[in-house]
Amino acid sequence: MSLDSSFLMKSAPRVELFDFHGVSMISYFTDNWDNVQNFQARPDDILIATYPKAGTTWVSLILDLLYFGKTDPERQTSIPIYGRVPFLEMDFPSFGSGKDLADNLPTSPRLIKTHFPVQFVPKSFWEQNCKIVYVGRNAKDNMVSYFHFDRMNMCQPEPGDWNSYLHRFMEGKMVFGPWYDHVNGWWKKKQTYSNLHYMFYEDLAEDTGREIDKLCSFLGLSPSVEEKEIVESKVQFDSMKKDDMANYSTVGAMDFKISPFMRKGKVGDWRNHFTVAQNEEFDEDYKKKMKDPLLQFRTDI
Ligand code: PPS
Repeated sequence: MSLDSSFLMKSAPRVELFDFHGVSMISYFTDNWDNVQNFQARPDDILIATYPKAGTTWVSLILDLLYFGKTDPERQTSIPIYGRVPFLEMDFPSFGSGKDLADNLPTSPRLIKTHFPVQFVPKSFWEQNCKIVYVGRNAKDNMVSYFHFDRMNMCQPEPGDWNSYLHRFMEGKMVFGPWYDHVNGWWKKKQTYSNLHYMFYEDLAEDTGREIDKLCSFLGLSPSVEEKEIVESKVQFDSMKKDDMANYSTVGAMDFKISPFMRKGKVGDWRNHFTVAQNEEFDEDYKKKMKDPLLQFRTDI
């Protein structure tokens, strides 16, 4: 695993958003575009796809434990989650690219993370009929989490104040574009691509065991009761918050004094951020953008 630790001690500068094929992006996720697009997926690769802050790390750890928790326990205590599940499009100075990390993964299957909207996914994943796990999170909590992440991650664009952030989110001027297009685009893909498991952060929070069962059924895994219990306990919010290999405390660009990566892990924290007027404006706009009655997000459980 060739993660250059020098990056971990310093931060890359905050950069500006720009339009990239119709999606707001930053250079750290587009600089390696050609190589990423030419990534050669293998049939047993598993792609974990999410809008940022929707539960990527949670599901990454669940999958990593299901596949390798028993056979390679040392992995859990020695390799940070971003080394075990590389972020495909990432290309940070002196950190190396996610594409190279993915190419060099020694595991089988390879677990790979992406925040790409569906139209940006390298074509070999479709050609190889790879299994894909998509995680969606309700827009309000997703935005709150993203706001705090942008405050503390010095590689992300400046978030500005909460009210301006909320309006930028509604306009889709976020890294990886509009939340609305992301969740809808992947949802539509599910109608024609059967190897896609679409799951929700709120369901995972409500009943982690049930959602792990569904994942296992999709992936064709049958862990013993004991193995499943171990996975469930290791992926509790409090366990992950304490787990230095899962909580991103090794990444110097993130200032946990501003906000920790494992921040609250709750459904409904948006109530502590939205004013009544902001909530009404947001709901009005949401109705116009989210027309598919089959795609429903829960803002409370
Ligand atoms: S990233 O940077 O896009 O990969 O972030 P991501 O992992 O998708 O999302 C981070 C949010 O997920 C919460 N999280 C959890 N919630 C509940 N239980 C567990 N085990 C868990 N692990 C991560 C994390 O706290 C972030 O949400 P917020 O609302 O900010 O707390």
